[in-house]
Amino acid sequence: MDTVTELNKSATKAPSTRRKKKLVLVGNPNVGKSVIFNLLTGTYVTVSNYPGTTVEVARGTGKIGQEVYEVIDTPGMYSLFPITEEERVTRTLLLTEKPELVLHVVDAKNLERMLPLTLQLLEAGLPVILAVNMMDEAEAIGRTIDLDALAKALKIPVVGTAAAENRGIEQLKGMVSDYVRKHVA
Ligand SMILES: Nc1nc2c(ncn2[C@@H]2O[C@H](COP(=O)(O)OP(=O)(O)O)[C@@H](O)[C@H]2O)c(=O)[nH]1
Ligand SMILES: [Mg+2]
Repeated sequence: MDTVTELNKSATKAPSTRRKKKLVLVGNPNVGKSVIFNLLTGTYVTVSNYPGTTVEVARGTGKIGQEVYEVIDTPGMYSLFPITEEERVTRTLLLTEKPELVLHVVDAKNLERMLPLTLQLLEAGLPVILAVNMMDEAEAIGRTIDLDALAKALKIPVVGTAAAENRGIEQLKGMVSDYVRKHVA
């Protein structure tokens, strides 16, 4: 194939080969990030060490609404000011990959311990939405969470999920699409 034909071919392919929008999952360890990652992505997932580290990052693709996203699962982090290598990787990834959306996943049972990280992410200017996961366990211990009040206080979209039961995931996807439609050109 000559160069002109090649160029024409790639020109007609341009829309599908442009950079996918990126959605990065962040949060403390054991809050359900990887379960949500698996629900959002298909079977084609790659796990690789972040360059220059032994920290593993999983990447997959998933269709949310009309858009195909690159979804990235990160190692657990407690703070945006890194102490561990995992935290350093997640911080670097957030600052260099410029995701269209950062999904902060928190455990509904330990909400107040996890919200400081939400504030740090927002202060860093990241496009954050919040998934309050493990709603089933919170309900089981009699905790109710006013998600609307939380969304108003934080001024970001908030969704309640029980990922292990596949609850709230459609609502989460709707929230992602709405957010990207409103905030991403
Ligand atoms: N009861 C309950 N368990 C969950 C939920 N989401 C995740 N889990 C479980 O919590 C554990 C940690 O989940 P994982 O996705 O590995 O957490 P990660 O460390 O944030 O990636 C696993 O045993 C999951 O099956 C949920 O909504 N409800
Ligand atoms: Mg995980």
